[in-house]
Amino acid sequence: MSKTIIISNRLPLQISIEGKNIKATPSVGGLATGMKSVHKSGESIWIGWSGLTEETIPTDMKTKVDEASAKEDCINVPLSEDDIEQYYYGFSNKTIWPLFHYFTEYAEYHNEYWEKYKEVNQKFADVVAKHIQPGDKVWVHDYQLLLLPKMIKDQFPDVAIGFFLHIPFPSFEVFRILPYRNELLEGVLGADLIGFHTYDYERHFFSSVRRLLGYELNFNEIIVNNRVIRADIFPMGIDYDKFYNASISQQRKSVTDRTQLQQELDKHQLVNREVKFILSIDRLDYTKGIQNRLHAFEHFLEKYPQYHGKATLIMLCVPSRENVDMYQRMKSEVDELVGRINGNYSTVNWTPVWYFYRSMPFENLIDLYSSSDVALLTPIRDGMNLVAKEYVASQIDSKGVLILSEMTGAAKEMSESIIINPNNMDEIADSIHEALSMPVEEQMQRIETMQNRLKRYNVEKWAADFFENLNEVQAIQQQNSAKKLTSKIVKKITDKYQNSKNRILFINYDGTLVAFKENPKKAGPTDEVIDILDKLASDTNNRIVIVSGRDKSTFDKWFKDKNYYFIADYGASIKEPDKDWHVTEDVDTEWKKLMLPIMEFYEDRTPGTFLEEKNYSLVWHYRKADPELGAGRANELKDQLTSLIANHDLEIIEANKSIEIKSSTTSKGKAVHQMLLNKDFDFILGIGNDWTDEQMFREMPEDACTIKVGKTNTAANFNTGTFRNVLDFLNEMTK
Ligand code: GDG
Repeated sequence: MSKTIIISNRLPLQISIEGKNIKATPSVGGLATGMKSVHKSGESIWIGWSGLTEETIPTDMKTKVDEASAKEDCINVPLSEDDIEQYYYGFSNKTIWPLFHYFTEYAEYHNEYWEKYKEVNQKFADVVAKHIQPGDKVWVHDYQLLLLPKMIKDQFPDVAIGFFLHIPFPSFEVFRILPYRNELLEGVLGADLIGFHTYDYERHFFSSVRRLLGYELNFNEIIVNNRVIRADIFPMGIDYDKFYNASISQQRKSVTDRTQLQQELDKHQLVNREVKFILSIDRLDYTKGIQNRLHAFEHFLEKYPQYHGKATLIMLCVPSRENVDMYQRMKSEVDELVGRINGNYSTVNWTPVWYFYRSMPFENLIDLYSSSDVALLTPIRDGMNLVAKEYVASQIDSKGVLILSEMTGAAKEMSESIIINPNNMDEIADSIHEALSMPVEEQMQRIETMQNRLKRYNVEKWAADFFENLNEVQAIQQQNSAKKLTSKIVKKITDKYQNSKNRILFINYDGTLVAFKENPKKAGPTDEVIDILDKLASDTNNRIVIVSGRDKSTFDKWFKDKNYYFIADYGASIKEPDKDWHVTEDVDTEWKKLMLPIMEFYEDRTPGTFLEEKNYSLVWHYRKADPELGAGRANELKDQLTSLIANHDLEIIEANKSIEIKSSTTSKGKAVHQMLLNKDFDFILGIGNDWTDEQMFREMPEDACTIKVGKTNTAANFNTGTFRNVLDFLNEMTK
């Protein structure tokens, strides 16, 4: 039976060795909860690190650790101290984490980290390889495993792979700083579906893919080596009911049954009825804006002295990555700031900041959420921020106000909160005042609207939505592969070729026999192409026809004295071996006078683009332009030309990074039709890559063998990947 394989850096388990016994307790974090519906016994396995390095597990306990993990359907990837130091604390948390959160000055680049990152990703891939079976689906999580999707895909091309990034994907200008950027992008592109929290992260990712790897996008899909890859947004939700129900049962508890923390909170409010609690919860991380929050709270106390004694900031900071210097430094800074504020403002009855530097059990988290009047979350960057969602879910009486940084992914969905810029102290101080004085009806209206949304798109829905999309992408891929030029089909075509005597082979040039070049003038035939064509043309049973939109003079230059046939200028010019070119129709070119200045205008105002004037057409090339600017201008130019061609027999061809305008009276299709007319060929082959080649495919009889290079919809019988596959195919056929 096929299964799901979830992969993350850490297993959703807390493992501890107690004497000769192993204790494995399932953890309750957001991801673990979200995956609950997916990680069902017998139907899925979870692969990750146990949290214990190999050095800390006594040799005779190793199998016990594995067994304890297996009970929870978890499989441990054994990692050493050195692995964790360099792959986890090093490359993941000192290189990727700061850079992806725009803390470029904190990012460190060390080759040893990078080498270890690759090595450990490979260790994960090796464990996956031991457990994967045909039909399985794989879901890889987060920035520690960016290379893993490709490592799996290379070994198991038919397995559907999803990847989700929990942190922001930075803008291209930041991502490009990374020395290993291309490998990381290629690594992620091993997945079939790539998920982000927000549209901004998705578009930044696409922009990097486009600029660094040059891949073309089609809405939210990229085609790489004939494989459709989709990226989309899946804003992670929370287990809404868990927080809501826990708050209800907490409220129903008798006073004595309440936790000690809750009793203290209650007591404080009883003594000082006017006091309001402002809450923040986060890992102690520089991305979370903890210092900013303290500065802003201090500013609030300065600006609104009426709140002295009446507003308390409860700050829960969970220790995190304590081995990393930056985190240690930050801890001292926070300690100092808290000390300063409390030193300056405390009274006998009031301490402005209650600071907890530790982790708390879930029930205390609920105490804090449900007792607080305001949540103040000020990250400088945060992929999503689940605390914001958990706070809202816990307000069972719908009272409470969320102040949320616009730099969090959550802010995109929670527009009913008070959105602040975490660097604007005055704005934050004012927003605290606004929150503390907000009428109850307004609080309820805002909270309820957000609650309804969170209830609907909860974490279970999030995971289900992701899988639904992964299935869809897989279905598209399977549909496409129905037409794939497999070795079995190549064999069939070869047999037919060898058993026929009167053959004609129509082969498009650019993108079919050679790769596209930045400068089209430099895309002349390689020696390999000439060898193959010569070999084909030397067989007297063959007619080789090169079909192209290029002009005849180019082919005269490149294929002088060759005994091939040519269809050039999109069918306007034809040449037979040892004969002169002839024009198929009298083509009007007067229109060029009108169109030329328009296209020149686009050339002038779009750096890196240039105009090519052919005999019967004009082409504007934008391959070397900034990809986004080029694509935008191409759309503009296309629109403008379309509005002008109404009264002319003209058509616009949108090809690989170019916009071309030509007469519509001639076409490759018409020329092919002409060549096939009244001839008795027993083998007809057509190969091409763009939509002008589709005209050629459509003119061919049903029993012709037609091959499209690339993945888009086609009238051809088969698809193949790139010009490389075409050359291999032609070689194979003539062996
Ligand atoms: C990364 C991204 C993205 C916190 N303190 C305690 C505790 N928590 C729980 C919270 C919440 C989780 O930890 C923190 O989640 P966040 O989303 O706020 O932040 P990160 O840890 O940085 O997570 C982030 C997330 O991945 C998901 O994609 O939102 O942007 O950085 O669930 O409740 N839980 C307990 N005790 C604590 O003291 N029990």
